[in-house]
Amino acid sequence: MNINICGIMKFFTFLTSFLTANQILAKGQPTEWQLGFQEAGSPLMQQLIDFHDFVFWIITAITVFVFLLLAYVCVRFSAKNNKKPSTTTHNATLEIAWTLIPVLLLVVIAIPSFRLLYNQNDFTNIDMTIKATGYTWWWGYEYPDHDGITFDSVIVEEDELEEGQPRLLTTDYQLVVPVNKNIKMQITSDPSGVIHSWAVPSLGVKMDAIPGRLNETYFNIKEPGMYYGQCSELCGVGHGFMPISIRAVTEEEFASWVETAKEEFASDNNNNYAKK
Ligand SMILES: [Cu+2]
Repeated sequence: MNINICGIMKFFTFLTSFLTANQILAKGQPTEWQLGFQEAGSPLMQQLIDFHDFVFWIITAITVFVFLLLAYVCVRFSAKNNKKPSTTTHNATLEIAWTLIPVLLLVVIAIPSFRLLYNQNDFTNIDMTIKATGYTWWWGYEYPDHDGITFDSVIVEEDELEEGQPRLLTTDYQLVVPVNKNIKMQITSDPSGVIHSWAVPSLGVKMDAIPGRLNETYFNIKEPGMYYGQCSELCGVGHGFMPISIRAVTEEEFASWVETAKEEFASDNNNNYAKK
């Protein structure tokens, strides 16, 4: 059963990617007039896109079928074309069919859905941990596995943007991570603050940042580059101005970044936005 569903999913994924190929443009950030998802930056996002495309075709088939059926009934059984209406009230075969077919469809959707849900919460192979804290209104990051490097990440104003930096998505300090590592994000919010949400669409990650609670999610970035996200919980006046900029680098580059970051963000010289 699993093999069949995989085959069907692959076929529909191919069809959808063929039809929407021109919509998959920039990596890690949205594009103007974009339809569909951002290009997947992590295997988990690719699975989410594949699952979406699979369900999309089931929805399309059902919608077209119901529309055609209604159109047929409207014409075939209108008062003009059907002068003597049938008095039939039950049809056992038909009733079993219209109960069983939707049940089977739900089972076909449920199997890959549960598999994906499991993968999203599979923390068995974590390589490193980063803690993100939502403040009003910026994000603070901590690297507990790397001598507790701690810094804040604040939006760059529009008139201070440099060439190639996207508006409303660029921060002064970026979250630097190595590629091909399973990175666990612990996400919380300032105890005296409000609820935020740490979301990066191209990585398939969105997790609420709640005061007093530590939520977890993870991602694995496949290629070096910039990946952008935003706070995705209406948190107040600065909601649209607390972006997430992630710079994914090779393992060696990350190691050298850790060395400089240790000095730059040493605890006595802490870059803490709140203390500025
Ligand atoms: Cu927020």
